[in-house]
Amino acid sequence: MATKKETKKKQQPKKPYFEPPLEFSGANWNENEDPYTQFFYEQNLSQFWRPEDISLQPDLNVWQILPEDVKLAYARNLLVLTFLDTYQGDIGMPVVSRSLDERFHQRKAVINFMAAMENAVHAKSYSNIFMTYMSTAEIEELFNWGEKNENLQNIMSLIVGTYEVLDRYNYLRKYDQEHVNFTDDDFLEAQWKAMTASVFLETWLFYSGFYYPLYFYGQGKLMQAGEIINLILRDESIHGLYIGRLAQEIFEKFDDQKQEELKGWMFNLLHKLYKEQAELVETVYDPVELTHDVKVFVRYNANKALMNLGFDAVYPYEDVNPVVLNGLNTETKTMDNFSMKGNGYQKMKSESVKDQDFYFEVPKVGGKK
Ligand code: MN3
Ligand code: MN3
Repeated sequence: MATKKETKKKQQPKKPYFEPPLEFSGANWNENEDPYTQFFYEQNLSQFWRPEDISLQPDLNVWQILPEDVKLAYARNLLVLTFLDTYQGDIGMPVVSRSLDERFHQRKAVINFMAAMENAVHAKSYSNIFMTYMSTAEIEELFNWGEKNENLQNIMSLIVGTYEVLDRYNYLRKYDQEHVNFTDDDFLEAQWKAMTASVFLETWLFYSGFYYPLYFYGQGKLMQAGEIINLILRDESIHGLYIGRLAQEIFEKFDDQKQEELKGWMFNLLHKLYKEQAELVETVYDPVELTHDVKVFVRYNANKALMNLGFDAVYPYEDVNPVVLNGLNTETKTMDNFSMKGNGYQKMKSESVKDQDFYFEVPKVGGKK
């Protein structure tokens, strides 16, 4: 027996290949990481749904009699949303999650859950709409249009660019810090910029794209697609709130001078995105004569995004089309009704978020004015 043990010892390598790090920690859900993350956890999970929950067949009667230019505008608008959701799921949310300190296991879990919704549920739902309404050749042509549309590509590049910068920092900070010179503030700056772009995407760009589906929904047309949009906008509303909350926490850490500089950067991004978006809106909506109305809604949502980030609105108040505005009211949604659902539907125990759900016992943080 003794000899056997000795042989075993000799076979082991003298040194391990790497020193096992001792700083691993588990997610302890027994303790709150902060006063709001577990609320967002509950809300996100209670809202969970699948693209196949909603049958799109009943929409076909309406779709088939719509004029071609209306169909094209509708499809192109959903394609823009597809591109945004694809990258928000593929890189946006994962990179923001990775950038959080190791100890924030709950925050990471919430963001990872959101990440899973973006592409696997939201983008997939848009594809389901395309597959129901359109032929394979039409869908292919639609995606080609998006890949070649300069404004859409520029929007993607403005947003995803900030994610890529943070992605690089995430890697360098963890694996290569001694070879590259950057400070904690540089890292925080990249993190805040990515979160700001993320909130612009969630609360501004997504919402602006909900205009047309809500415009139909409010008139009792394409109701099943409208139901999908209702589920997606309910998700995006809490995504924007949550990432906005985290962004405000970071912004607070910078001194006044830095805050001014970052605000300058943010408004520059806002104006660049607005220019691209305005041109894209013209391309999509000029043929159906809704450009003016959609641009009002674009500015309305830009203001909302700024508010989620802790800043004041910049665009003056304008009347938004009441049909669309009513569609935004999450409390009037039919989520708890059986009427619009397909066969596989099971009643969800989910309530929409209300403003008062977001009054946490935390002092409101910087970035005002
Ligand atoms: Mn989404
Ligand atoms: Mn989202």
